[in-house]
Amino acid sequence: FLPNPKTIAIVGCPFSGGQPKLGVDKGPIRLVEAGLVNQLEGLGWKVNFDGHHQFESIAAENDPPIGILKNPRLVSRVCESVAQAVGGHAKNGQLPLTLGGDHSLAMGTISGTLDTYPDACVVWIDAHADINTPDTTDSGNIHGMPVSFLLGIGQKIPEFSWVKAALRPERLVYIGLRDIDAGEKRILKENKVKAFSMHEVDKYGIGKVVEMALDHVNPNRDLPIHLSFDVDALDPSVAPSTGTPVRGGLTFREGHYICEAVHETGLLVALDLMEVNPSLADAESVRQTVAVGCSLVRSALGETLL
Ligand code: 6HN
Ligand code: MN
Ligand code: MN
Ligand code: MN
Repeated sequence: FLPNPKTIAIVGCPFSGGQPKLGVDKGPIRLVEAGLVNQLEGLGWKVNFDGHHQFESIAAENDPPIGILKNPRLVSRVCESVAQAVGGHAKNGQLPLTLGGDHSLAMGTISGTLDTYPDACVVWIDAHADINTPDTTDSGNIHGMPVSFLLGIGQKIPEFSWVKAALRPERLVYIGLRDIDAGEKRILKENKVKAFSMHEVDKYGIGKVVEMALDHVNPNRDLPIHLSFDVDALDPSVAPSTGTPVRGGLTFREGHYICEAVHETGLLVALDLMEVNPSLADAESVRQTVAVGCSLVRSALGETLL
């Protein structure tokens, strides 16, 4: 899908409004400071990065909760601008690499991808399903909800009317789940969304799980792929600096294998690396988490072991 020279557009999103912990807005800055641009150029990509997005100007003057949703107008406007950025880069034939920031941003990134590639499928790697609706959320944190907005399920909120219900449930697959709210379990079942939890990773091994996941969303291996990777899918021993860690996660290699296998399809058109929070845990844990984030991105963009 991508013309030569193969070009990445980095969309740096210093944004934390989809959840309450400060610091996740520093994730993209740390990832770029760690040398990500040079690393990707080393893999043969042309990399366009014109600085991190500035969301301050979008700050909503008055943003009271809607129901229990926190910062709803801010999240909506930020995601709308991210959708335009990602969609614009994709339409120019570039591969948007979005660095978060919290995972509410995926409401924007995936909207931008689907606007450009309506047939695209989404591979969502996470400890969480992020599929709560405004009715089912217990936390009110919108980073736990972007998928329901993209699917167009649940109560409609006028402030989010720009989000099209462009994602079909059969074009979505999860890997790594292990902390799903009761309402989310019901939503996954009702909408027949395919999900491979850590139980299936243990049972079948990561190689088989990725094959089954791709067989579900991309049976003929001909549809564009949007990979949305929440770093908390990895075990906290591998990626400690993140806001909602859950034990029992993917190993270092399992996380990288997913990225390598998606790269091997030749179908990747957009990539998100989300929820790196350099304010959480000690300096060595932060360094480790940032390094693993860069390394996952490199694997998805063509770094091989041999
Ligand atoms: N993430 N299910 C919880 C909630 O608040 O709705 C956790 C969501 C975590 C979201 O890590 O991107
Ligand atoms: Mn997430
Ligand atoms: Mn998560
Ligand atoms: Mn989080």
